Amino acid sequence: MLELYHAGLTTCSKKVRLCLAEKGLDYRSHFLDLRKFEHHGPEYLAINPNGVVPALVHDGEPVLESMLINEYLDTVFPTPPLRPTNPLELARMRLWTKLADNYGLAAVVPNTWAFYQPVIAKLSPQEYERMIARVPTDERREQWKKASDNSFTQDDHQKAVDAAKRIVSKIEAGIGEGPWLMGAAYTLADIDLLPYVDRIATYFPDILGPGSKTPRTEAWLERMRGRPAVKSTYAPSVDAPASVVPVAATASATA
Ligand SMILES: N[C@@H](CCC(=O)N[C@@H](CS)C(=O)NCC(=O)O)C(=O)O
Repeated sequence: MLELYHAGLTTCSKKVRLCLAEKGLDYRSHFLDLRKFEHHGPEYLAINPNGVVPALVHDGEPVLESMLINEYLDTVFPTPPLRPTNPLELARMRLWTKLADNYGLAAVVPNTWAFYQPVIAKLSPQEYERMIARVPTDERREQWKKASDNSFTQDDHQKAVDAAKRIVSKIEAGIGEGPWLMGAAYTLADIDLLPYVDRIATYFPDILGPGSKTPRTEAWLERMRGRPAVKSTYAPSVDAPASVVPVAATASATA
């Protein structure tokens, strides 16, 4: 049995939910509400000690990290195939998924996490201390602290802009004739990059939007948004309530 612990419309959750949808795989959904810090509870930490979503559990065995979960799914459930079999092509595809893994979150975190500030503001000082103490890694503890007063620095915002530009410029230069990132074959490259590119278009219209001189990336994004599996995975649903709403960009790409 497949079980997915996820937070619905968060970028990393959508990455895996889309892979499952494209393969037509059924799974037991465990929605974790990040606004209630459910992913920091002991039950979930026993599955993913890093306290981040998503986590796949297959026949009782946890599989972590969205990029690796998608590769695992494609290995264990090979139909339809979402990776090339040719080793060189596979290495090239993994360069795209690595781009998503290395730079995707950096591009969107400062703007997305601003959303948590009003949620954290409602906590009493004791509840806040308890929440912070339960965050299992130093890196995420710092992030939750920054989210608490939206103290992401100019440097954090600049890193987000740089990461967004890197992702979009790589796609613009690398997609060729398309229609997908690996050419005729729709692969994990498309699935893994979509959540971040989709948000980059919202947060940084001057990097990806009308006037940004990125027609290939925009056309790819529209093709992706038109896929039935994307429409079902990216829309709010019972499985994925609209708990994380992208907010307006707080730093211009040209700042
Ligand atoms: N490298 C991890 C990153 C997972 C991750 O950061 N997930 C975010 C949602 S996109 C999360 O759990 N955020 C809540 C938190 O950090 O407390 C992956 O790709 O699975």
